[in-house]
Amino acid sequence: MALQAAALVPSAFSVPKEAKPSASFKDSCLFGVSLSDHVKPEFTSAGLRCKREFGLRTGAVRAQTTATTTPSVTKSAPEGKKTLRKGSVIITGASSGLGLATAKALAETGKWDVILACRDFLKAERAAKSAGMSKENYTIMHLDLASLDSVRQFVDNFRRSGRPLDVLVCNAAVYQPTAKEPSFTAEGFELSVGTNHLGHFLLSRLLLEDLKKSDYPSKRLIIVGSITGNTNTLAGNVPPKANLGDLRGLSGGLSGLNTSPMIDGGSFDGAKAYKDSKVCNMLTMQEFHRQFHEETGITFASLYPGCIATTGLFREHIPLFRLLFPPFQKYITKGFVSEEESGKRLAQVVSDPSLTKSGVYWSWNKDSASFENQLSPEASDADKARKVWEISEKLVGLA
Ligand code: NDP
Ligand code: PMR
Repeated sequence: MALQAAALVPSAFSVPKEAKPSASFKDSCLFGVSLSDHVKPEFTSAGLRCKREFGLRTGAVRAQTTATTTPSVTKSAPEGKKTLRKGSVIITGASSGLGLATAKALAETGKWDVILACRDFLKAERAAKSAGMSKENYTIMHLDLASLDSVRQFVDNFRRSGRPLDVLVCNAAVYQPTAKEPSFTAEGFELSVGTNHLGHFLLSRLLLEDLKKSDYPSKRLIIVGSITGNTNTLAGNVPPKANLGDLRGLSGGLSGLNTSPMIDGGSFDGAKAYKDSKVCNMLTMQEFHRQFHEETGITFASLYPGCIATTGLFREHIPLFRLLFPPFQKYITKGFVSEEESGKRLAQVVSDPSLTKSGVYWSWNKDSASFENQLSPEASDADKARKVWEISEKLVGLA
């Protein structure tokens, strides 16, 4: 159905990356969704409210339209602060796609010790080699985010290695758009939310202690978000839309036994579960910012790196989708970004001295200049962020 819809989109239709739709597109319908009802320009009351709230939280007014031309990732520490050692960065899911491209971009600078936190050690080793990464710039450590035991084990192993932790990048994800039935993590959570959100939630909560100890000039915790979790965008209005509802499924443990495997308590939908997990990722980043930025000085950030339509994320999609999705994104939505370019973008969020602002959701415009983007009302709902945090704490055994 999605493919049929894709084929129906007129080729003249062009929307800049995560931008507002053009006036001519605004009033059209997609999958029966009236976009003008959902995709609001920035000056709507919802947009303003959201912006005002965030401005108050961060103590600054966001300039969504002001893009900073992005400096190169090879720049080192902020002026006046000389880095005497390499930075130490953990990237989850660095065996392919965005994670691998980011690891490569950082390793190439020679200024980072990159820890590839991966579930498949051999795949990661082969990927790092074929990306041309030099041995002295990376280490592979085993991490399966679909097992909380593995997450705890990873943290132990990392600490035993004696390395400092300067930046943590929560990048790994699974996407099951064609699954008819849910699958589950080792602890029995629906797999997409269990891996993408709960696994990373435990990992980042535990490693916060390590980040706090870092003496690096800029310490950062980055959680990869997405446009498709943001219903203030066109892409976020492609059904099924993200919606965490009243969190009844999450509270119930997402086990699918006597409770729903979906956060909102609905019936299983793999594509929605992924988008919901991305909303959780973006909410978690903001809750971290609210609770810990002032006290620790750590920069908490999320981002939408662009549509990297060629990655392994779509491995479970039907072959025809995988064939048509890249040209659709390249020539029709114009949201396409190569793996290499997306890796440079995420590497900037890791290392660029000008991207130290905390609580920000970064995006890039057509010229690959970064800008602070606006999250949807749900993805910036402070109350929901706190509730997701509290329920997640219980589910992963931290409360
Ligand atoms: P890939 O599938 O290429 O990369 C995902 C990575 O996550 C792989 O390395 C995979 O490991 C790893 N992973 C999956 N499950 C686990 C697990 N249980 N434990 C540890 N690692 C795991 O996809 P992308 O590079 O596209 O995705 C990276 C991030 O970018 C995700 O957070 C995604 O949501 C986000 N994103 C992607 C977009 C896109 O257009 N592709 C757009 C917006 C955001 P393995 O190699 O072993 O399978
Ligand atoms: Mg989407 C501005 C338009 C835009 C952008 C930037 C994306 C990104 N997509 C856009 C538009 C559309 N998409 C339209 C108009 C359609 C209907 C034809 C459409 C469809 C579509 C499908 C079926 N798009 C998809 C899918 C997926 O299965 C992908 C997905 O939702 O994964 C969760 C996806 C994506 N579109 C994107 C991006 C970035 C994705 C995938 C990855 C992600 O969000 O993590």
